[in-house]
Amino acid sequence: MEGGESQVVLIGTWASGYCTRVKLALELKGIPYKYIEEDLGNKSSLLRQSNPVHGKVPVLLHNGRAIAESLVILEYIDDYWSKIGPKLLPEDPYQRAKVRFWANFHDQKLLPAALPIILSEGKEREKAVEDYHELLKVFDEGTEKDFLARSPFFNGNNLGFLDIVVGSVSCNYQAFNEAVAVIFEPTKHPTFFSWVTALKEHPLMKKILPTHDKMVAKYRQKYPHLMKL
Ligand SMILES: N[C@@H](CCC(=O)N[C@@H](CS)C(=O)NCC(=O)O)C(=O)O
Repeated sequence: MEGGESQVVLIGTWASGYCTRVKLALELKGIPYKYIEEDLGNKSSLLRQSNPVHGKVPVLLHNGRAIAESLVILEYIDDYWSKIGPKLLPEDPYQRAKVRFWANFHDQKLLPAALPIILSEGKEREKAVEDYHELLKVFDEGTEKDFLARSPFFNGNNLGFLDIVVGSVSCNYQAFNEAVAVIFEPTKHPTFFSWVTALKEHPLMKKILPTHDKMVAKYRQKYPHLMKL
């Protein structure tokens, strides 16, 4: 029953932007939940049973039933607790489709484009950075066309679906710049970065996002070759 007694458990890892999304959505709606930190190097049987297809976090357990994949989880939270807290997706079906389109573009195109930057060096990395900038430009221009201005967020004054999906990752851009490579240059994408700056100032982002120093240390631990560069 909506808003009734619910047991909500999130299985996640603290440095994962995918998991941060779910925390942000639950907190924004004011849904109490229990958090279980997963060790991905030694996956728990709870994770393996809850997400047998991918074996990945985040997983949301709602009254014992598992939901996997961060975008699916966000939609579930918005649907199940539709009368509680702000809506994550807009009401208008066309606008909802647009939000889903750009969230998918972000996860399927933009995010994977960061991997070749991490894994390459020299000329190859320069090319990977160039490709990333092109995709960021497509995202920035496309979303601006579809949603007009961000004022200051995609969802107006409240955080919405796209703010959460993209912000959970982009707000760490300075840590990425410091630990991996300077790919995020506010002067090249002023609209995008004035939005990111507004997001970083949002009290919920300040509360939930991992700190800059923790993220830098995590990148360096995860990709030890970066220390030599
Ligand atoms: N498409 C998934 C991606 C989740 C994902 O990649 N999670 C990573 C942590 S950031 C994971 O669990 N990796 C463990 C593995 O690949 O075995 C989502 O949106 O939830």
